[in-house]
Amino acid sequence: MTSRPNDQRARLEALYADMAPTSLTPLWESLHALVTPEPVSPAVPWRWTFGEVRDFLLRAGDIISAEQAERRVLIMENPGIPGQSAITPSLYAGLQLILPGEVAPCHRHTQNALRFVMEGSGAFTALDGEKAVMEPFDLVLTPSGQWHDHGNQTDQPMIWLDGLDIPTVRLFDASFADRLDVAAHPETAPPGDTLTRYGHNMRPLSGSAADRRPANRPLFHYRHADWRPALSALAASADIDAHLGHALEFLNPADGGAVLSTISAHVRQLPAGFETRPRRSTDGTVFVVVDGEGTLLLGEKELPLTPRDIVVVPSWTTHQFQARSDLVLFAYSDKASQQKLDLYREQLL
Ligand code: 1HN
Repeated sequence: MTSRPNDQRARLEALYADMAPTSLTPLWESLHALVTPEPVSPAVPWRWTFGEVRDFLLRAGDIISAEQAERRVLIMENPGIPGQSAITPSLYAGLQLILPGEVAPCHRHTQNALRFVMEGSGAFTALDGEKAVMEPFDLVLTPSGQWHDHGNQTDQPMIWLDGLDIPTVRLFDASFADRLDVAAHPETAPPGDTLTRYGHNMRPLSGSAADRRPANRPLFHYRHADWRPALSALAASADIDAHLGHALEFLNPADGGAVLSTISAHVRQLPAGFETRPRRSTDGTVFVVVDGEGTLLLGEKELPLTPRDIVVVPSWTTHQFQARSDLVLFAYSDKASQQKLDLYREQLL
């Protein structure tokens, strides 16, 4: 039976009202918003300057201890998706402060995490009881399920960026966490032991040395002292990629894949005066300016880039980088997750 449009609308509204208590909704009202021809991210491009976050963090440091807070962190929340502790729909970002003499107590959780050091030198992250002594722009991993605690035995504050897959784990309803009954995990190996054993494209062939770290994920410390010269050398010798600049991805040496099962990370170098060709990809990406100055172009929008700024580029947002001086960037995204799920795409323009 056909009905007049107004009559149909009224009958549909009555249907929706009557079935709402049974938790039913009509797909035809939402289909076009659910299955879009291309990604339409609710996240927006955004920039945080390190200095402004740092001031608020130090203020928090006067009010609450790392131990009391468990982790003293200011979350960088994407203004397009407020209230979800998310910088992109799948990823979390925060800046963590640990003051001289403080400890952040030992815990483990199913969320994967990376740390990227922003300020300070010599505080540590211990993973399953092995300390990684952290220097500016080091990358330190705390993979899913592994015990980790932090401590600062230096006389300076230490600040790092925490990148986690919290929204991804929430999507799957798969969060588990435990606290260890002591603040610091008992030492299981001397600081840097993992880099000695597994950090030179080699691994111990036998004995307890061979299986001290999980075989599928041995490395957890990627030092600025190592990645920066590698990137500089690449920049000095290789053709530049028009869309990325010179770029090196951090790898898990056990399988040649991304550093974490859900998160990929890389660094880039753009020579002074270089402008990347426009590009977009489905992995919303968090960038940290390690060095140099420039501009992030996003259509009409321009974000200035100065050292230690943090910027986020949502999924499928066409963008270009302009380097005013030699620009070095660190980046992480959910590309690792998306590739596993056959979702990842990029477009070079
Ligand atoms: C976490 O374990 C750390 O270990 C930092 O430093 C931030 C945010 C949510 C859940 C776990 C850390 C975190 C976190």
